Amino acid sequence: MKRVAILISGGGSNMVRLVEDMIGDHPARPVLVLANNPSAGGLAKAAAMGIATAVVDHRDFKGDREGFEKALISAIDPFEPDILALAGFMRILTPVFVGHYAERMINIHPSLLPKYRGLHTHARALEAGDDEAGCTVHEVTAELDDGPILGQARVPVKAGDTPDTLSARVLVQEHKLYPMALRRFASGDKSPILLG
Ligand code: NHR
Ligand code: GAR
Repeated sequence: MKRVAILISGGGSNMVRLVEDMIGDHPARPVLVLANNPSAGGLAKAAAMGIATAVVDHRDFKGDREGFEKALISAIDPFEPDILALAGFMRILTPVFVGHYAERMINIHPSLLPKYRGLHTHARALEAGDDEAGCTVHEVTAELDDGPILGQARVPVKAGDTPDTLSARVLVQEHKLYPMALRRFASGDKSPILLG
């Protein structure tokens, strides 16, 4: 049974979907939900589901990414995770952290990578006049949003879309794709999932 730590920054809707999927017949189980933000709404949701939670506030480490990441590692490693799943985690990770969890870390990113690495993906897709958008689950490497792709889901862009309406449509697909991709990754299968 693989042990999964989930890293969040916000509401944690993807985290909740991952946890719900790990109830029952599954090759993994959740052991920790960690946030870099003490007011992340997902923390209370994780605690209500009986999962251990932790906070490492990056604001306590102004300008010291290495110190922040050492504190993250100290909070995570006692739980002995086999897999780290980033789910709306909003801090860029340096090669120190990525190297510590090499080939054990995955992320969901709200664009059809390799398009739109980084932030504000929906606004950038609309700005470009794209007729489709989506999300990608990928392995985390030192290069931002650049690791091997484990799955993608596509949605149409509709007339009158705003970043908010588009992100809501993409989020529905994130909630389908991420549990499927984690399940497959935990079973050792890295073949990509394509939805939509
Ligand atoms: N780290 C590495 N090395 N590789 C990846 O693929 C990563 C990563 C860390 C986070 C998630 C991510 C995304 O899916 C992710 C993937 C935050 C930023 C960012 O610019 C960019 C991408 C992602 C997460 N963060 C700012 C920073 O200075 C802070 C922004 C904020 O707090 O709102 O860290 O796109
Ligand atoms: C999701 O849309 C996720 O793809 C995105 O943040 C949202 C988190 O929602 N991630 C990023 O933008 C990473 N840079 P959630 O907290 O409800 O899962």
